[in-house]
Formats: sequence, structure tokens, C-alpha cells
Amino acid sequence: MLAGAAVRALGAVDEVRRPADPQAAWLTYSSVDAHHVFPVGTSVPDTMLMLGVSEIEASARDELQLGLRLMLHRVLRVAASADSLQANDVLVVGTEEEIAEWKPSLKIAKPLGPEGFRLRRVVAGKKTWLIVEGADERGVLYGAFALLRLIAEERSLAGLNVVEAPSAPVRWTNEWDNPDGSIERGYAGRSIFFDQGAVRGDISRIAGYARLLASVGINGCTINNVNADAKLLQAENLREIARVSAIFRTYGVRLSLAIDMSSPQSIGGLTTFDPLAPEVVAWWKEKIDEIYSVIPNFGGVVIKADSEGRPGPSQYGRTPAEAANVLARALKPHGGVVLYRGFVYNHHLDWKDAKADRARAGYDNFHELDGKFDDNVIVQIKHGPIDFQVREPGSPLFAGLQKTNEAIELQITQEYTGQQRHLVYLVPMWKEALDTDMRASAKTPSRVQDIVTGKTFGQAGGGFVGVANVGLDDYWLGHPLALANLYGFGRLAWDPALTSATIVDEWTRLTFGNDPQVRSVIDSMQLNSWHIYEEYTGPLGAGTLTDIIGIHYGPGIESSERNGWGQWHRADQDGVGMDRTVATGTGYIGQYPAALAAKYESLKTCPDELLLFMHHVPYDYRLHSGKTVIQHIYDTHYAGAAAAAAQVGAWESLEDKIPERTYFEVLRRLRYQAGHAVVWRDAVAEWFHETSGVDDHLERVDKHPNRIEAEAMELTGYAPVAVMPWETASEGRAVVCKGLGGCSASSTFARPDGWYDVAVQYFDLRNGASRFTLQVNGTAIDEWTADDVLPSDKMDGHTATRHVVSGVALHKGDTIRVIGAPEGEEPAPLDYLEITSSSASRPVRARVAAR
Ligand code: GCV
Repeated sequence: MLAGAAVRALGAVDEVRRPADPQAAWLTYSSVDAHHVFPVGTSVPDTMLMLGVSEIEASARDELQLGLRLMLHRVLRVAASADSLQANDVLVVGTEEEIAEWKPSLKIAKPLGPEGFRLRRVVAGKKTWLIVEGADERGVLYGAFALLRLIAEERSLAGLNVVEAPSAPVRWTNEWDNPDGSIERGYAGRSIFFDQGAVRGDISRIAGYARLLASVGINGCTINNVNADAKLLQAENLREIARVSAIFRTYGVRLSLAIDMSSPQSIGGLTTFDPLAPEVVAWWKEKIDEIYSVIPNFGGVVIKADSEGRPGPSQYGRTPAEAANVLARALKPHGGVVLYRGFVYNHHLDWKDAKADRARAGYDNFHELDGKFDDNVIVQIKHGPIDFQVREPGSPLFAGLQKTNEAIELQITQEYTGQQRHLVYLVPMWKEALDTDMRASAKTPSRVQDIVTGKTFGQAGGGFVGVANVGLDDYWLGHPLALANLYGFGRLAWDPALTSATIVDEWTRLTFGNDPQVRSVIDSMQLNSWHIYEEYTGPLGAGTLTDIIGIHYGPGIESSERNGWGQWHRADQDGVGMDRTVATGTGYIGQYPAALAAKYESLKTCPDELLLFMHHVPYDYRLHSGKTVIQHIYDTHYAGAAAAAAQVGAWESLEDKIPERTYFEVLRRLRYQAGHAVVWRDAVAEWFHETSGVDDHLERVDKHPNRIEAEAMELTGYAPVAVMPWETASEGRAVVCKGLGGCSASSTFARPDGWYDVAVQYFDLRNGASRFTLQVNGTAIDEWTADDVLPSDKMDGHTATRHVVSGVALHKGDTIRVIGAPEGEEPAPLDYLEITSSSASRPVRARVAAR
């Protein structure tokens, strides 16, 4: 349809993005050098011709106006109609159909793929048209964002000719938000959607989020936890959810809901939720019709069933396919889909059974159902067979379903990868999964990305789901640099062939500008970060050696053993690793197509980085690298912690080039991460040392010449206690202060005079904010409050924290004292001091004393 007028006010976008507002994320639209974008012979358009009037095209128009105004300082006039168009330099925006209707000569025979776009610059006599052409309305919006990205990157538009379409129709995020406003595995504040049991009154953050999603081509968002609360399907809640959907709609994002399979019983009042019972089938149909009556562009439902205690069809002897199809048939007339999660497993496995294996569950539960799912059902499969560990192989289920739509589930929220306190750019990890060649077909490529985009088996209804869990935090995900993961998820879903380096460089440029130093430092910090994190956490595919049955954050090496959850690494005094071979193990490897199974089955060809996922080996087993397994564990943990520390210096080199607030937000986290990496290093290295009895060739493990244990200091008020798990405190012990007036721990410095860095290792519990003061000869040289909100109220691997005071002048015989003042339920717990020669070039002043 040709647009006559209908120009929506610019306000909507302006409200979302205020200058220098972190909420703008990568849509900062900083000024660019117009000469790069419009080189000699070209000029910046001054007029925009909007050929369509839909809500989504209006969003495209607003975005283009905003972006050009901020980046090129050009306020675009919107032409009232195509007929009245006088200007020579025009930005033309519309769908293929609208453009062909406006100027038939511009029609290109080959149609764009669904949701795709074409950007081109056409010169016709005196007229120059910069054309944003979409296959449909979403394509127009995606084209607008793509053009703005090119401008932000200062690319020349002189020969503009770009044609793109997304790799797959499903490009969704899942948000694990609960109606009470909490977010399961969310690390960035409370829900932007819900509060106190219902949709929030203030939903102002939602437009900003939808805009970010659309800017990278995400077209769906499931707003509630897969551990779903059935009451969200009640009429009054659906009406409220419709408010959210109306905002999403303007950015082409379809809202969807996670559902609880027992809803027909729990909120519907039926006596059963057997998916095949006629009254249950009727209930779902009616409910889905009701949803569409209030949310006309509803995307569909996500189902977690028979998993981690959730109700499911197995209760009635029904299969996931039978359950999924009931929903699929109710959704079909409306164009909705079912995402049925392949994350179905028994969490009461017998850990003593050497053949039991959680990794087998996805394939075992779904493989036989291949071909039994309706065509609007998509099986949503986590990228690895366990649960978002720091390293896993691609799930064999990807190749196990050949007649079923599949979506890969990637986790943007860093549940097992540092919870947005540690910098971990996840795109390289996702790329490894997506690039894994399943060797499932001799004729067609069968990388995981080929399978989920339908190229291998022709099942083209699936795609990509990213568990985002953004929150009310200004930076959406907590860590400002973690936004590269949300950005990267969208870009990969659009085009999984993009490289990790390309994606991060785009993100850096859009977020921080085109300064080469900024790009090079941030890109390389991000690109190295996953490897660094893996080095100091979970080695060789053993999994993240964290507190598996709890919060999944700090080290907790034994927690995965001797329970039914099946995240075992099976480390004992003789060796480590899960034997998943066909020959002697759980048989998991046999779930892969033969060629890939052969590679994993043989120790000769199994890649080192997956060794302990696939095999159980003795500690002196030699890797392809030539190192023994145990020495590799020691070396990588030391290397990883050192590399984490080096990230701090890299970031500091950008001090003058990053907006101040963001600079300090990141710096604080990197410093914390460097300290926590030492906690990880020591916990893992010392646990394996103790368990294996094998010494570190480089004599680092369990040897800390610069350390002064708190329990060995002269204590006033402080009392020694044992810490559990033992490996999360130096020597397994710390001291706590029970006296309200404060306690102190002192030591006489016995080393040569010089400049030193003093690291104070303590525990920062969630339920208190103790004060610490560091004194030298009675003069306070630093003081701080342990007021971080780490995810535990105990002394353990989650709360172990380090505060470093750099550049302290110490003389032999000085008295070093830590004074701890408890607050709340936190007894100012202290673990040790570590005093190392300082690299700092300037001394600290006695800040506190001088005040
Ligand atoms: C939403 C893991 C997480 C759970 C999560 C589950 C899932 O087990 O720890 O919090 O539940 O995966 O993906 O369903």
C-alpha cells in the first residue's frame, strides 16, 4: 500500500534511547564521519519516502530518523506522498510489493526470502535513491537496522547493494521470568515483565527491549519461565499480557508463553490433564482460541514437561509427541507453533550405576518419536546433552531427528559461565556447537547449523532460541560487556555463518565507536574470555566444576558426585572422566552418527578438550599436547587465572575512551573476576592434588610462600573455623568475628623493604555488609565494605572474594593488621593475606588516615 501521510511522532524511540543511556546498549548511534559513509560524489539523503504505513514500518521510519539525526546530524523530512516528491536525495523505505508499485522499473525478479531485505543505492538522472526494501514489514525493519549498522560502522554507502534473509523462521528468546518478578537464573535484577504475581504496572522497559531484539532480527520472545506458572493463562492475566504483546508487535516480535502441562487440571478444574482425554483436548483448544482473541499475533507455546519435577504426559503413559500435537492442533489455525523442549531427563539416576548417563536422555526420549510430531512442532534442544556447561559436545539429538523441526537452545544468561560477574563472550562456544559436523549425511552438509536451519533434512520450521533473562538492570544483563552475547545470539540466529570475530567487532563498534584501539582491546578481551574462563573452571570437557546442585556459580568440585543429577565427572584417586564409550562405558557415544561416534570413541582421535566428557582416564594419561591430564589441569588453572588478571590491565588502557560509568562498571567486575579466578584456580588445583596425590611439576599447587593464613595471625576476637567445601578456603580454614565491636588479625612483615601489593582474601556473604580496614603500623591504608550480593550466605566458593591494595610501602618488622567489623549476619570472615612484589608504579596514600 502506498503511504499518503500518516507520520507517527518520533517520540516513541526518543523516549527509549536517551543520549549516553546504557539502556540503549548497542544502539548508541554516536556521531560518525559522514565522509566515510557518503564519500565524494554521494550525499546524505535529506528526505525520506515511506511507502508503507504499518506499525512495524513506522518503527523503521522512527529508527532511521533517530539514527541519521544522531549519527549524521541530518534531520530527515518525511515526504507527504510519493507524488509530491521533489527532492533528489531520498531514502526510500517499503516492502518489495510497495516498491514495485511505486516504481515498477525497480522491481527485481528474484524475490527476497521471508523477512529478508535488500539495501541498494540507485542513481537515476539527478535522483539518488537509497532504498530499504523488505520482503515484508519485518524485512523493512531489519533492513533499516542493517543500514544503520553500516552507517555506525562508517562503511561507504556509495555502491550499496546488500541482500539478506534470516537463516530460519524461529529466532526467539526465552525469558525465565516468574510472575512474582524474580527470574530463574537471572543475574540482572528483577523482571521487566512481571511483579507481584502479575504484569508490572510500569512496562516502560519493554519497548526498549523489543527494539534491541528487532535490531538483531529476533522475532519472538517467550516472556515467562519454562517452569511455568499455570495462572498466567487465566483470563485476567492474558488481558495484561496483551499489553506487553502490543508493544512487542510494533517491533515485529511475537509474544509466546511457556505453559504448564497440568493447566487443564490446575486452573481448568478438570480431573485430569491426560493430553489425549477429549475434555483436555477441548480445554486446550478453547484456551488457545481465547489467547488469540486477546493476543492476535501470539507466537505459540514453549513446553517443559517430565523434566526436573515438572508434570508431563508420561504421567498418563503418553509421549511428548502426543502431548505436543494436541497443542499444535489448537495453535495451527492461528499460525502458532509449539516449542517442545528436548530437556527431558531423570534427575534421580543411580550414581553407582556405571552405565547410567544423563547425557543419553535427550536422544533416548526423543529419537523414536522422529516423524511423529506435527509440522508446527519444533523440538527445542539445548546445544549440549547436559546443561550449558563450559564445554560440551553438540547434542546427538540434532542428528537423531531427521523428520522433525528442531531449534537449538543457547543460553545467553551465564548460568554456568560466571553469571555475568565473569566476562565470558559465549559466541565462540555456540559456534563450536553450530559448526560441529554430525556427519549424518553423505550427501548434504550436516553441521548443527545446517540441521536446525533445515538444510540437511529439509525440516525448515525450526531455528534458534536464546535464554536471555534480561532484567531491570540498566545494562539489561548486568555486566556491560555481556550484552555482546545478546547481540551475538541474534546475529548468529540470523546468519550462523558469521564468525565470532565479525560479530564482536560489530558489537564493539556499535557500542563504543570505531576507535581502532578500543576495537582491538575489547574484541580481543571478548574473544579470549571463554577460553580463559574454561581454563580456570572446568578442564577437558569435565564440565563446569561448580556447585552443581545449587547455584552453579563458584567452585564446588565434589557437589556433582554421589547424587542423582548425573553431572558426574567421576574423579577419584586413580583417574577422572565419564566413560561414555560404547566399548566399556554408558554407550552415549553410539548415539552419534557412525563417523562422529568413531572419532569420539577412540582415544587417538577424541579431541583433548572433550576427553573427560567421553572417557575415564588415569591422571598420568598423556594428551595429544604431550602433557599428562593432571599437569594440564594444574597448568590451565594457573594460566587462566593469570589471563583473567591481565584483562584488568587491558581494560584500564581504555580509561579515557569509554563512557565513565560503563568504564567503572566493567573495571569493578574485572577486578572481582581476577580475584575469583584465583579462588577457582586454587580450589580445583588443590582438590585434584589432594585426590590424585600427584604433585605439580612446577611446584605451585598447595605452595603459597607469599600467603599469611588468617588463622596463623595474631587474633584479637577472631576465631578459626573450618570452611566447606574445604577447597574454597586456603588450608580449608578461615577466621570469623563474633564480637560486635570488631576483631583484628595481625602479622609482622618479615620480608625485605619494598613496594608490595597486599591481597586480602575474605568472604562476602549475602546477608551482611562487614567493614574491613587494612592497617600498616596502626595507619589505615584502605578500608572497604563487604556489601556485594553474592549468591550465598555461607563461606564457600561463591562468596570467596579478594580485595587488592596495590603499591604499599612495607618495611621489615612492620605490623600489618586487618580489622574486621561484622554487620548483619556476616562475621567479617577472613581467609588470608597474600603479599606480592608490586607492579604498581605509584604508592597508595594513606587514604583513610588522611581524611
Ligand atoms: C528453568 C537447568 C537450570 C534450571 C532450568 C533448567 C531448564 O537445570 O538450572 O534452572 O530451569 O535447566 O532448562 O529447564
